Amino acid sequence: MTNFYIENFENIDESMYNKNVQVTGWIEDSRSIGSLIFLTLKNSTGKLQLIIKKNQVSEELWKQVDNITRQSIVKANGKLVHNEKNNIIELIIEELDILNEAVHPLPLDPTGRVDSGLDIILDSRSLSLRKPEIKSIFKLRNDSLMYIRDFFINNDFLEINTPKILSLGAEGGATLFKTEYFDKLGFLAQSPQLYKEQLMLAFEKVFEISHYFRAEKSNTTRHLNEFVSVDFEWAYKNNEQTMDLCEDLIKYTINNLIKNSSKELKNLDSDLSNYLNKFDRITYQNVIDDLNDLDHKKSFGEDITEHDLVVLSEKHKSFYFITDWPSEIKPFYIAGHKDSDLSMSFDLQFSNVELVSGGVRIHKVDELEKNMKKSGLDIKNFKSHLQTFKWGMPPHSGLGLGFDRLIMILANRKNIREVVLYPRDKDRLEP
Ligand code: AMO
Repeated sequence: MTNFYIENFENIDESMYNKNVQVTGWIEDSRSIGSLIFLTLKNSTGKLQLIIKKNQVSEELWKQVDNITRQSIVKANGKLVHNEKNNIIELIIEELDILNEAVHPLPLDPTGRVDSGLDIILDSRSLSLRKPEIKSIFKLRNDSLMYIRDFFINNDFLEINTPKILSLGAEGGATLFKTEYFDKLGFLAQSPQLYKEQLMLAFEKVFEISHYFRAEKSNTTRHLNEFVSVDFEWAYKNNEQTMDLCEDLIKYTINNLIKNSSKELKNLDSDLSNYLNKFDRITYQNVIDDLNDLDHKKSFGEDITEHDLVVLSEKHKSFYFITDWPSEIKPFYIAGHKDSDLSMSFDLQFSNVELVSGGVRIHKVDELEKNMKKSGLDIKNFKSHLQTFKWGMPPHSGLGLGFDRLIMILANRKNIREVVLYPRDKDRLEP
């Protein structure tokens, strides 16, 4: 008869005491004291102490356990007991199989006794996830994704999946990855921009959470060549409403994390309670004035660089929107204010990190064509996109939120690579 198998160590309760059970996991630690060996067994749900008593097992089993390497995978059978003196639960081993031995030296120490640099962590990513702090990042990522999806579903948005191999890009030619598509040239999607807009024709509210690709050579702590973006698009809404929804989405996620993911936040030393105030909304013109006041010369019409944002972060340490950017420095699909060079657009910043871009879109085909030509695009290439704007396209707006950047903030990490399982940058295509 096989023993009762305990999958989740958190579910161990009194009803299992003094029963014969089976557990699996990896050996985190081993200590021998005379005729006893104490093993710390871990799995993704927690840990359990195993004890082997020399006088109760065969010599062969004792030797095997005595020589076991840390991080090896085992299956153990034995009696679960409650050690009342120390108030801990232990398993007294009767049988133990080493299912797979970990070969030492290991590239990093998952117990955290020895720290490793980010490159070593990323080179041995799967092993690094046995470290509780690193595991917490990905649990927080999982939870955030769940709350974001929940938020959109509660607000009647439809989840969409648009193609990631395209015949053209929407966010500027310089950052497109080319790919062979049979006898044609294809590109990896930089964003779902054109498709989410086309879908406004029939669905008033859509969202998509997916991977996008940008051939940016910049090697910074917040850029990757493959990243995850949370996009939404909705019809008949203005900039203020779109910013309100963005703010609600982030606060919904934060509130749920505070309520339900406190263990992870504590492991990551992340205090999110300060981020629940109303997000400031300042205009691009305010930013130019602020920068000049801070003795950082900047003229109207220039893009706001990362360095500018660092200077500005003296004043803005949390989330804040920058609105009404000059149309000239925004993509062709962003609508302008009437008779003005300013656009109905916004970015959401967190201190010096750009987190979101969004705005009201042009929904009239002639204006869109005019703007494309102005941006140097050949409208012939956008025929299938442009025709949808002649079929009764409603006014619409939306945004794209860099999900990895959001997690970097929520998990209190400094480098985007820390919060992505297998990051892709200019120098990293492996593992
Ligand atoms: P944008 O190009 O500003 O806008 O991208 C939206 C958000 O995506 C994130 N992001 C990145 N994250 C990591 N690495 C990168 N290389 C990277 N590039 C962008 C940022 C950024 O704010 N179509 C528009 C959005 C819209 O208007 O709906 C767009 O893609 O957090």
